[in-house]
Amino acid sequence: MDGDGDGDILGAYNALILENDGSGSFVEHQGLLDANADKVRCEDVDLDGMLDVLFYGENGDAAYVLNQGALSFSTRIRDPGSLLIFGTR
Ligand SMILES: [Ca+2]
Ligand SMILES: [Ca+2]
Repeated sequence: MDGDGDGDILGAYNALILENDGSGSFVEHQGLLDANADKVRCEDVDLDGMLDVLFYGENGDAAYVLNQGALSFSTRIRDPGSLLIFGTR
């Protein structure tokens, strides 16, 4: 998620990110979303080389945040129509 070469963990509950510190420990980052997503997936939506996060609710809602580097993300963008472009649903 942060481009440092070690694998981080993304959870659907409150869009939780566990950052791998490279020594076997994980640092918790929370709050990408103000609700719980039913499903999450990573995809480079804006093709800038950094993985962004897509959220899906069980009611069909979809949203995404853009990765701005160093585990900083844009505010939530609700745009289900654009997700169709990326073939994610
Ligand atoms: Ca990492
Ligand atoms: Ca991106």
